[in-house]
Amino acid sequence: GLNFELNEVQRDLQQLARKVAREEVAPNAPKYDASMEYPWEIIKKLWHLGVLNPLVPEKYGGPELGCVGTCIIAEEISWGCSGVLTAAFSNSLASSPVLAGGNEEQKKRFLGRLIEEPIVAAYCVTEPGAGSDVSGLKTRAEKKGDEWILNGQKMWITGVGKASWFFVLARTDPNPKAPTGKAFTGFLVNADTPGVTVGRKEINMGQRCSDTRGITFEDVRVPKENVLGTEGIGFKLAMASFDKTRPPVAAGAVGLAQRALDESTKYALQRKTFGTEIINHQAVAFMLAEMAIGIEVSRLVMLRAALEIDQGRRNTYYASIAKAIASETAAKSAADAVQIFGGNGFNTEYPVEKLMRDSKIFQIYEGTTQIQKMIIARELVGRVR
Ligand code: CO8
Ligand code: FAD
Repeated sequence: GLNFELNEVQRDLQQLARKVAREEVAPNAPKYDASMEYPWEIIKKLWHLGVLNPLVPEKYGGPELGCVGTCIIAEEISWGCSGVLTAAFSNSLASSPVLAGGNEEQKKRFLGRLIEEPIVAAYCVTEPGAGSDVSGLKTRAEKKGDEWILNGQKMWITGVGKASWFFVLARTDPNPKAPTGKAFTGFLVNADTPGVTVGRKEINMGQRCSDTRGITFEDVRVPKENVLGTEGIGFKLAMASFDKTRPPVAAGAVGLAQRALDESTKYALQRKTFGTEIINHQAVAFMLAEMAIGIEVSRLVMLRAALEIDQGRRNTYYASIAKAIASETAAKSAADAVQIFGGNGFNTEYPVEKLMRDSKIFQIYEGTTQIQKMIIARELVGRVR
């Protein structure tokens, strides 16, 4: 039946992640934001605590925390700094297609490595000319004997400058009429393969410690053993991965929104205008109430989306609803937090301007809000037909 309580293991996990977020992530967030330095120390700490690779099954040495466990960790870390969360999350993004379609040997080799040492992996799908429309990507792979030759360019790839291996989606059927579900193949590429060139670190509006770069593949030779699953199923693996990663991205947005609410409630209880604390002005109190409404609703649907997939049911519909509502809530809550702080909100001495800059990307990456609505609408149509 219905039960809105976390179990004991989940509560312990939440406490562990909350402790790191409050004691190590949040205090260092302004430093990382200003320097744009990659948060290696925190990434390593999360690895040592066994929570950097929450999706990796016990069979491959991982903690097997599932999508719900991943969401619990993501919300807490993001409360501390969503830039740190994004940096830490590239491993889960890269692991997801391996979990969805890798054979035993690939899972052992690539997921096992993430558990053996504190390394990073990256998910390379987006290109300069194709983000929302994944089927428009131009990176090509051609089979030559026992190898595949990869050529193309990817853009906006989280962690790719730090990663030891990547998931790369490429077109393998040159026929433009080939069905999308059969025209692409996923490859597991080691970062030190000749022909791989990583671009400069992009300077982004927010989440500035996370490493985002372009990458080019020039006649990169990939052994056939590194074809993920089988030839032609890459697009589906890339999509199936989003079912597992959009709920945690939604959790990150919830964490940021919760931070905005916590900071602005505290401030509204202290700051006085017209002889009273500003929380006593209904216009301010209602902004806080709206944040709370958005957060509670987003958290519930995010956990629903995660639970569905953990229980083996297709969750595409809930994952997109969670991603859409949580990211809109994060952006609105952070903007309202700045409003509640007044002039102070606009200043870097206070925490909320960073929240506002950091929040915007939640509406863009992992599929924009418009794309989530498109997926939700398609799911609705599919149910009716
Ligand atoms: N699971 C399995 N198969 C699927 C799924 C799924 N969820 N969705 C679609 N498919 C299958 C379809 O069934 C179809 O197969 P078939 O023809 O055999 O039925 C095939 O895939 C093609 O599907 P569509 O016809 O629906 O394909 P479209 O070309 O219409 O495109 C989308 C669909 C939904 C628009 C897709 O292109 C999309 O999701 N776009 C958004 C891209 C995106 O989200 N990119 C994110 C990149 S990663 C990122 O941003 C990481 C940021 C860091 C985050 C860190 C946060 C903490
Ligand atoms: P476009 O697809 O060009 O969209 C432009 C605008 O048009 C958007 O508002 C969009 O919603 C709208 N639009 C497009 N198509 C439609 C439609 N059919 N209906 C309605 N509106 C539409 N990608 C990876 O593969 N791996 C990563 O690790 C990764 N990390 C990222 C980190 C950062 C910081 C950033 C900025 C991006 C990252 N991305 C990553 C890429 C990200 O997923 C894409 O930027 C995103 O999916 C949008 O694609 P686009 O930028 O090409 O925008």
